[in-house]
Amino acid sequence: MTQTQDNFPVKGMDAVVFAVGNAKQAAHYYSTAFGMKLVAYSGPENGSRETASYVLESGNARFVFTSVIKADSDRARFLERHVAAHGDGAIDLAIEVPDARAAYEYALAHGATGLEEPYELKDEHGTVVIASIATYGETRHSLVERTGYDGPYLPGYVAREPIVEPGARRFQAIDHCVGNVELGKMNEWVAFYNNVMGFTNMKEFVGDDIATEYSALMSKVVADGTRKVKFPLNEPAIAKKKSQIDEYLEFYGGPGMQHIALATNDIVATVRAMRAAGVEFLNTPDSYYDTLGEWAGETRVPVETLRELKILVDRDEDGYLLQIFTKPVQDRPTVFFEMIERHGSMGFGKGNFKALFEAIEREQERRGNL
Ligand code: TYF
Ligand code: FE
Repeated sequence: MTQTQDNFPVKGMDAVVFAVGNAKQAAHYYSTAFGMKLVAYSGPENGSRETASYVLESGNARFVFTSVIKADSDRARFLERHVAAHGDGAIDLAIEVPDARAAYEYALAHGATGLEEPYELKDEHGTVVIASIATYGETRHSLVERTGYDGPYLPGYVAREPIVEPGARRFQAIDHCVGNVELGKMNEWVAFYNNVMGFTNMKEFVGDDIATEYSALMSKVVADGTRKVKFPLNEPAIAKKKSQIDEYLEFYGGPGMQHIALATNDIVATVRAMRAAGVEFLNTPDSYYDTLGEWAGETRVPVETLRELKILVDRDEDGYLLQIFTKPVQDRPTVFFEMIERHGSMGFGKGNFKALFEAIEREQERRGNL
């Protein structure tokens, strides 16, 4: 038996970088509402005259929020234009790799568009090598090699004290990052990840049958060999109702990152804390919980607690998962979050698609977009 060699080894997600209108306030929201810890900063006080960036962490999950102070460079003008066109959104799903030069070379040889040739950033904490390739819309994947670097984020950033005293950690990792692409493009983007990164398709997908029945979207999931980096890809489907993916594409102004799922060990405590801090979650009708026990069986959380917090359950042959979705976290009906607690299941909540998509459609209707 021969072992297939991993041509594009990855260590995991490095960070999700957001371009936002007001990074200072975003850092505050993700500290107080998501319980993340501000760890690093770059701005005019330490040599970054045009942009301010705040780095927040929760376990292995890292988010970076960048906004423009004064745009005199191409980089700052890109960020300014990105926010104007898309609202707050993800510009970079950065992936940590053991060798950024090798990853970049492999990606370009297999059809990727290069955005940044490999370059080195250095300071007293060490060296980080970064290269970037394009993905859907104006989103990119930076390939980040940080072997030996021991600073707070990247050379040029300084350590920063948390905004609020961190309480109990609410999540510890990025479980998956979902992209919305245009009608008819999902399979092209699946092929992109297959070819460029050697990612393989996971078994869970939403095909024609489910799409026309109630979901109004098609979805496939690609992942690296270790299943640490998982990227579901959605495209709109022609169904009875206007697709939630069309709504996203219209208000985002094209393809982009739709949601990040955050892995928690205690979804009950996490959802309670986030609700108390004012985060809005999608509602689930009581009827969902009336029949839950019949098909989902026992979970570590009593049904009454799931009902109280509107947490969803799905079960497959490998185990079960608990999940819940926030409403969009900005005024545009675009980016949102999912909290997920896995117990064996490697799925994405297929059993909940009907209840979930109906909840999303109720929100679309309230916005006048259905
Ligand atoms: O990541 C997933 O596939 C699940 C289900 O607009 C999902 O979280 C898919 C599409 C969508 C919302 C949730
Ligand atoms: Fe998800």
